[in-house]
Amino acid sequence: SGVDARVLIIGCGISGIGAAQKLIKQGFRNVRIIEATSRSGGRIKTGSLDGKIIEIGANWIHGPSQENPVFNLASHYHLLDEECLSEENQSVEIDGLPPLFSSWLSSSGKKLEADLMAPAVEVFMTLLKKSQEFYNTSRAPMSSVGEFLKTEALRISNEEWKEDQARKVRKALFSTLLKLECGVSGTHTMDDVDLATFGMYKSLPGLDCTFPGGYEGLIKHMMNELPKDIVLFNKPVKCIHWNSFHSRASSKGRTCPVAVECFNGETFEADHIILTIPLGYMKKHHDTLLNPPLPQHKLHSMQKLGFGTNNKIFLELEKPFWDEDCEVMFLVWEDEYDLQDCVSDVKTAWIRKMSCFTVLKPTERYGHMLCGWIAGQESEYMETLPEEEVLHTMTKLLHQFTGNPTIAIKKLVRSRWFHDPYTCGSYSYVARGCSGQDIENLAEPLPLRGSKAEPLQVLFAGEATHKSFFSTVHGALLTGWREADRLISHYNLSARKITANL
Ligand code: 6YU
Repeated sequence: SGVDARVLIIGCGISGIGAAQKLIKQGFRNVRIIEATSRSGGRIKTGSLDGKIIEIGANWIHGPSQENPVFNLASHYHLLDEECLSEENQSVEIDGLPPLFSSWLSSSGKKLEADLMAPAVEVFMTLLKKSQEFYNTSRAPMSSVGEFLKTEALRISNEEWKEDQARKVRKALFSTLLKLECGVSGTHTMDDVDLATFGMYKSLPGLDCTFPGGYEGLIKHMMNELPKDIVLFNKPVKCIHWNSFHSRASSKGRTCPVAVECFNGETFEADHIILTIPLGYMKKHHDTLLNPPLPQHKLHSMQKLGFGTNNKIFLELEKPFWDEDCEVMFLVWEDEYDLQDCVSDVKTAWIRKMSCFTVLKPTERYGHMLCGWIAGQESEYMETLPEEEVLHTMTKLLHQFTGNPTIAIKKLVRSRWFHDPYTCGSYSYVARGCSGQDIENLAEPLPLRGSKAEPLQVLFAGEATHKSFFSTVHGALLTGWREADRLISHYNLSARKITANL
């Protein structure tokens, strides 16, 4: 019966934990999680800098309001502050960038006037919104979001800002905003993001908020509700043998359709696998991860969907060079009026991909701490550099953009998601030429419908398998619950059939 079915969940990120939670609540007795590393949480990872909490991975609850399961869980565990819980915060609907106190620093060391920059920001936001409106229509005029944004920006700049002194620098700011968007989408360039599908991603109401005690607190609370020894840590999975009907002495004569082989040589048998491994890892290891391999259409969708890098570089400073109310500082390279979101020579100019610094608030908690955001191949290259070199380049950048050569960085910590062997990047996006069908293909269980083999041997969860909330924590959690529900209803269904036959 269902409660005795052996379920192995691969990956102890929020989707795996969510799946386990639901199955155990429904009475499943044989649930285990196999995790490659020594910790739970995956891309939810809280670290520290000089004793202060920093988020190496996920940062915000995107759209903290009643429809968001992460918001509901976090409020249930009392992990959020009052402002985040307020009705007012929950009802904010944001179009584009959140309303932050921003300033614009330029490569010539001058602050750019807010009034001068506002038209460029407005145009960018309007165009971004327009890019989302092509979803479910057949009107997308181009294949990528990048092409659309650049073509329209160029047209507007030629038509509306022609006589304007600020035209060049507004175009340069546009490049900065494109780079920022690369981070939001988790891509190298917006030219790789599909225009017709861009609007498939859904935003929930609520002004993004953080966990005052760290995102990992959520994981700790969820883990506390699971049986103590449910996770097998430090066991990277090498290969999932499905359709294999292993029959061994250890399985007491029962046959199991799936066997999970770990790199250390251990093998675990199961009736069902819920695979939550990041898309980045799957892309890199798909030829050895499944035996037999993925069916062609699933393989193609997996290869086509995008998975890119977004990293953070945290800087602690002796004293602030920004105004007290400043929440974000954009970096505008004045010579970048060609509307480009990637650099031509990564090795010498990777730093140009950094779009902005966010200021960590409140100051009483963080001191004077900034978080620099950098996406794409430039970010992947940055990960390979020694820390002193990154520190040196960041110091030079601050000197150049503030015109103040005395600024010193006390400490630096960076994330390195591309070189994390079990993530291989940051999160997924719908790449050019992809559609929602590719996400559905990725999420489709094995064996495929219609097969006479044992059903639901390998189920697929994880952020990249959610059609409207991919790339987020709430999306990931919902996919874990979805796959647990699939098993729950499978067994309910067969239970009903058995009763009917009697
Ligand atoms: C969010 C945010 N956020 C910043 C950065 C990153 C991400 N996200 P997991 O990877 O957690 O778990 C898998 C496990 O599998 C893991 O433990 C592995 O070790 C294990 N594993 C791998 N291989 C294995 C093997 N062989 N054997 C055994 N185990 C193995 N999300 O809601 N708010 O602020 C951010 C951000 C730097 C890296 C984020 C954010 C993404 C989430 O972190 C992520 O989706 C989930 O944690 C994934 O959980 P999981 O369980 O699926 O995998 C229009 C449009 C545009 C669309 N985008 C707009 C949204 C913007 C998204 N922005 C995110 C931004 C930030 C800053």
